[in-house]
Amino acid sequence: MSTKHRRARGAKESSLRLRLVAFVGLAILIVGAAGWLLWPRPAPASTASRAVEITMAGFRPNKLVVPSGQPITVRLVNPDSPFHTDGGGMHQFAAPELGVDVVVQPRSSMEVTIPAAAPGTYAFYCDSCCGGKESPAMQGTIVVS
Ligand SMILES: [Cu+2]
Repeated sequence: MSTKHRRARGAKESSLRLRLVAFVGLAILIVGAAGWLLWPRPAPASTASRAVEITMAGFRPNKLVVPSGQPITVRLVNPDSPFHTDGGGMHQFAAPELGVDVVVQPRSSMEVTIPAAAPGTYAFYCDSCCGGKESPAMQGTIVVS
């Protein structure tokens, strides 16, 4: 093989190596950016509110015990990303027996007042994501005692 051919082959291999490094670098950048965008973040806490806070990426807590005869305010926090592949990151809070049905946009929060109710156990759920209201993570109970 001539020196000319060796140099041409060397240049070709170095170009291929450079393209491989660029490809791997770009792939790492894209995966990192996707991970950053999809990572759930809690909404900033409000200091003015004394409402009971419920996180909606799987309801936490999923059981509220409240006294009968008085309304309670619940602060619903949706930490999910709008790029969530399931339901666009939106979550619902529905308690049909209590007349509550709201949707909270991704990475935001909302305060909802649950009206005074008679003693009993009332179900709430989200029907906009992850298997709908049958998902064990997206349902809960309000116990009025
Ligand atoms: Cu949901």
